Amino acid sequence: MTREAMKRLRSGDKRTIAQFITRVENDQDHAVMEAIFPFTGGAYHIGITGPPGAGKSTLVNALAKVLLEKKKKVGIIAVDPTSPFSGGALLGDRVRMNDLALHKDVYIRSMASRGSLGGLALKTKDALMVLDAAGMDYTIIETIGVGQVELDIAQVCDTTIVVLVPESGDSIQAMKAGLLEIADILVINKSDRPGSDRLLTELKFALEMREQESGWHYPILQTVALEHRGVSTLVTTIEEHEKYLTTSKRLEQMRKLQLMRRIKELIEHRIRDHVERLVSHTGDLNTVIDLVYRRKKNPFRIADLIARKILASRR
Ligand SMILES: Nc1nc2c(ncn2[C@@H]2O[C@H](COP(=O)(O)OP(=O)(O)O)[C@@H](O)[C@H]2O)c(=O)[nH]1
Ligand SMILES: [Mg+2]
Repeated sequence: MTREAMKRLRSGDKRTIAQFITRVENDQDHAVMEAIFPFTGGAYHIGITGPPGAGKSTLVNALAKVLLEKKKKVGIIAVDPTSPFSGGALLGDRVRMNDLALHKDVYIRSMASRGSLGGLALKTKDALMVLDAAGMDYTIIETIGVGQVELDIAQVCDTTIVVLVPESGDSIQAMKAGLLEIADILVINKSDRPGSDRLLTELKFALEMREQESGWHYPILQTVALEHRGVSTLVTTIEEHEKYLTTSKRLEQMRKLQLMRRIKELIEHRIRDHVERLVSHTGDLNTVIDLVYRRKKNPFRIADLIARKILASRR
């Protein structure tokens, strides 16, 4: 990748951002990641998660608008596990975020997970780093908070917001899905509907245990995203959380932990590739498998032998 491309990326050029994300999305391009890494670390990552239809996209839209008013640059990634480019949910997101997308200080990207079972979390994290290097002050990641992928993504978010709606059983569902554990801020959206106060009481009760364990008291906010109600309070609360993480050095600790995880992941990948290559090159396994099948040889001994051979051979 050229120095000109890097320059354009760092100036926040949208086409260049798109190209970079496509590259990391397609082949987990190490060269790209290596080149952008020195320019990352400046963005603050906000995760928004919750059940489908809770109003996450509507809330992201409203949130971004408040941040733009504060002259912040905002990158948005919507991870949609069901629809690629024609599906309803994504289309809905598109339409809703459309006017926003025209703003010069906003970049919006959808990551469709269909057809890319593995690696979605990693690709999303890499895309966040591209946005980070592109000079975004804030990134907002929308996910449907259910699976491991979403929980993985939540790990790299500095502030994770869980969005629920006042419908019966929602708080229980959220607890089952482990959502309350990852929430730094809880939002009861659609508070124009009945049941919001009841859910508030339930959630307060559910969070009581957690509150004693941490210096951060987990706020529960009521919003009506559709009318932008409660959204500026949400932004203030995010800023408070950011301040808490910074002054308590939690942010630094969290980020060091993530970097450590990433390095370990990379080492594992490299070693795995190396092993794959060696195992497929040595004819050992093919010749021996028949003997193992007939119980003449023991797979545990064989594995030990081959592993020792691989470790002894330096490339
Ligand atoms: N009544 C009400 N409807 C809302 C509110 N926020 C969003 N919606 C509607 O809920 C539906 C789902 O919203 P969306 O943002 O796509 O939800 P997502 O699936 O969580 O991203 C849309 O029809 C929105 O217009 C709200 O605060 N009150
Ligand atoms: Mg959505």
